[in-house]
Amino acid sequence: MSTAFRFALPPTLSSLRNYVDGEFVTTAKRFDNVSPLHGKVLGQVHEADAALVDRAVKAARRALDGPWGSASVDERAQLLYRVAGVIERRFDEFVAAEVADTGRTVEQAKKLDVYRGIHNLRTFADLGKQAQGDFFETRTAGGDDLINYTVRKPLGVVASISPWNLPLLSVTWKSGPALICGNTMVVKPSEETPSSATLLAEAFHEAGAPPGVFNVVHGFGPNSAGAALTAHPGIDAVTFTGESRTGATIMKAVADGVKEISLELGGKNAAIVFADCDFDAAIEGTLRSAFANTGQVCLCTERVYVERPIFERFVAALKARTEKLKIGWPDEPGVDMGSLVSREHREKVRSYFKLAQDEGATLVTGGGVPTFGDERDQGAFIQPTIWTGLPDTARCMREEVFGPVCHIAPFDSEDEVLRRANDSVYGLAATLWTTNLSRAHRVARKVHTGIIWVNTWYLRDLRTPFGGTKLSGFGREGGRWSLDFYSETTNICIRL
Ligand code: NAD
Ligand code: 6OD
Repeated sequence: MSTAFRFALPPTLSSLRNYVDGEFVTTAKRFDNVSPLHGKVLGQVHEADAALVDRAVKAARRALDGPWGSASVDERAQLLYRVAGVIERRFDEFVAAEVADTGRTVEQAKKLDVYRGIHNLRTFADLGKQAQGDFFETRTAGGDDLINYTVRKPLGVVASISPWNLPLLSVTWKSGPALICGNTMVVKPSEETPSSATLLAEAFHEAGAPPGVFNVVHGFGPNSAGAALTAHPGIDAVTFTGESRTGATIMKAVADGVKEISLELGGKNAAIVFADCDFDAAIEGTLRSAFANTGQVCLCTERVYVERPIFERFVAALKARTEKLKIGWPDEPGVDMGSLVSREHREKVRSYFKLAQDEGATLVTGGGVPTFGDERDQGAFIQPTIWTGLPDTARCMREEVFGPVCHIAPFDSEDEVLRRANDSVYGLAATLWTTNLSRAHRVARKVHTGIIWVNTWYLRDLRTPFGGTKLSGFGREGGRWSLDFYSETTNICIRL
């Protein structure tokens, strides 16, 4: 394999194997891992078939009956700390994997993706050690004295299916709490971004995870590892992050078995900018919320509502800041945006550029692909794009684009903007920009989303609940909500 191109992966990652029952497993069927930076093939991925998925689920089941099943929460935490330590030691490899697979900037891979990979494991190890049960003293009508207390037990074998947009963050966000609760896992990362999950398997191996506790199977969704995993009768729960339609398909796949399921799905998130906001902070915050990770964060803002007195000024200022964003190689000094995840995804985003035009949008800036005159022209780069002038009924206002795009619309009153912001099939996140404290509290309570930021965007405390309403999914993860999801609560009642 030639490595004579920028952001090639090290030879060890040019052949990505499955990790099943403590062993790295090759398969006959393989697919290419293509870099979105220049379209070069980074390596081959060994696709797991239904038989290998079956081996992984059975290994995970056996591990529950082995030493892992009787390990103390402290011992489980020690494993997670050791894995976090391996990631820290191999930090640059993880950064290289995330950058090569996704085309994001090195800065982001360091400060968000790999940092959060480590932080997710350590935080959930700590939270798991502090998890408490409930205790009730009871005297019944008949005079019996009882004590009731709850214990947490693992769910069993957890299937984790994750997307490409924040690969290591997503897998560790699920693995940290699932493992500290005593479950075992079969993880299927996105086919678009298989490298960091393979490295994570290496980290678990190096950290001495008992065979079968953490398994990774590679492949696609339908007719591949994803569908085989969700259809497997041996799994006890599914944690899924991805598109709403895929979430619905997976719900159906596990419905007959009445399996536990957590769904973190898409969004069409609104920002509401009141005239009393800190204007510069609102511009910088909206720039970040619309274009971070090239618009590929489920929490990104695609609808911006701005109170009419500052509308024109806001559009002009956001346009000026957007046009200063630097698109380029992930390691270029001052680079703000890398590529999208793939050419295929770029075609989807570009189809919305065309649709916006057909729906009568005014293009404020962007709307095309940059050219570089080098191999990046075979990559998946795209311009950050702003529109105005669309009605709320336009498809571009209702469908998730998942690229660096936003539409800015004026509004005249609080009631009006609430009605318009809430008029969405999605309900993941919203952002409010105002210096009026009462308004911030009042409006935040009336927005129908699972997450609301006021005067900031995507600042995280992992103890807080995370998830959405409507087509954005159900169930909450984060903090004790993750511990609740990944454990079975049993009540024990004792007559004294
Ligand atoms: P996707 O739904 O296409 O794929 C997600 C994962 O599901 C992949 O691993 C894929 O192989 C697998 N999959 C697909 N079909 C399957 C099937 N039938 N059975 C089993 N597995 C299947 O999503 P994506 O394109 O990878 O990610 C982008 C989407 O994810 C966006 O909609 C984004 O908003 C959403 N997302 C949501 C959150 C959140 O926390 N709410 C976080 C990140 C991404
Ligand atoms: O920050 C997180 O914990 C999290 N789960 C982020 C998901 C982002 C979606 O793209």
